[in-house]
This record gives sequence, C-alpha cells and structure tokens, in this order.
Amino acid sequence: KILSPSMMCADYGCLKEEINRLEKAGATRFHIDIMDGSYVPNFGMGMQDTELICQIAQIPVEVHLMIKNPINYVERFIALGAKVIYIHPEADVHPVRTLLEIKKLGAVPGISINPGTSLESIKDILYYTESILVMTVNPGFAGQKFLKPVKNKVENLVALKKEMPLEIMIDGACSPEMIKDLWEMGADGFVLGTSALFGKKESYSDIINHLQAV
Ligand code: S6P
Ligand code: MG
Repeated sequence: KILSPSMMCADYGCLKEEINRLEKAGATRFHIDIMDGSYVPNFGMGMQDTELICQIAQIPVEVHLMIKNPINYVERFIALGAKVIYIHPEADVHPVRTLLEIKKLGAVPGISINPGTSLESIKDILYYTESILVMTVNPGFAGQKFLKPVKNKVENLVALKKEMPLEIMIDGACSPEMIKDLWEMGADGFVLGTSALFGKKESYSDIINHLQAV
C-alpha cells in the first residue's frame, strides 16, 4: 500500500532528518499540504518547503493544492519537483484544462474530493484523473475526526476501478483501524498524519511496518 506522511505534521525543527528517517522507515511518498487561507481557512506549507523536500527526497512528492485557481500554480510546483498534483475541482473554473496541463507537464493529474463532493459531480472529470484523494475530513487542518459516511463513497469508487485505471488515496484522520478497514475495501494508499504516525512513542519504522502489515 502507498503510505504518504503528511509533512505539515512533521517536526519542522529538523525537517531534513525527518525526511531521512521517514524514507528509511519505508514511507512511499511525501504529502505536502498547500493552503491559501481562502479556499480553506488555514495556511499550510509553501513553495520553499516543497522545494526543500523535493531536493532531499528520494521518493516521489505529492502536492495537495487546497487553493483557488490551482491552474495558476501547477507549473511552478511541478518545476520544483512535485510528481503528483491534486487539485480540488470546485476550486477551479476549468478543472479538466488544469488536469490536462498537469499531465502535459509530466506529473500525475489528481483530484481531491471533499466530504461534501458527490461522485456524480465529478464523473466527467474522472477520465482525466489518474489519482483521487478522498478527503475523510474537511480540508484545512490536521488532527480532525474521521467522517465515517465517506466510506460509502470509497466503496463506490472502488467499484469504478473495474472500468478505469484509478488510484484511490485516503486523506484525513487515517488511524491504523481505518487504514485496515479501507485497505480491505480496496483503497490504494493513505496520508499519514497525527492519527497514525506523528507524535507517537513508537519509531517511524515500527509504525510503518505495522501499517503495511494490517
Ligand atoms: C487536511 C490535509 C491533510 C492533513 C492530514 C493529517 O487538510 O489535507 O493532508 O495533513 O489529514 O493527518 P491527521 O491524521 O492529523 O488527520
Ligand atoms: Mg492533504
């Protein structure tokens, strides 16, 4: 399974060491949360953080753009080294244009869907999407509660995988229990924040080994 530490939750006092430790522990990708204080009521990481992490990381970096008009920024994030870009389709006037642009620039085009976004509303966009980041919390903050009704949406998306190639990632309050549950359901990967990985007594290696085994 894909396990992507959410770097917003890492120890900023020693970010380089955190990156090395997480890679040694078996992290699959790094997840970077970008927020604009407008599409979501918070600020996350920025260009400089993305640049630093992309320079040091040996594993791919995914950038989750919780911003309005992502079309204006995808080129810069890809130039910094991002390999997967997630946009929120409702934050973009022409999401399909943006997804095609991401693909053209050599990154994996992804969409992130909020707990309130229906599959019906994104069905025409899915054709241009290679990875889908399903939000199981409202975007903007780490440390929130898992919204259980979103599980139905994951189940429906898993069914769609029979018709089209689609990677399903889960973002928000991914605890070991939820990871086990949704992995068995057919999700491909998980963003690891405060619920599973950061601020725990066990080492990153022990945690990631355990999460790979559940
Ligand atoms: C939320 C953001 C997420 C969080 C992640 C943190 O807006 O997109 O990527 O960083 O959910 O994990 P946790 O376990 O604290 O919810
Ligand atoms: Mg995120």
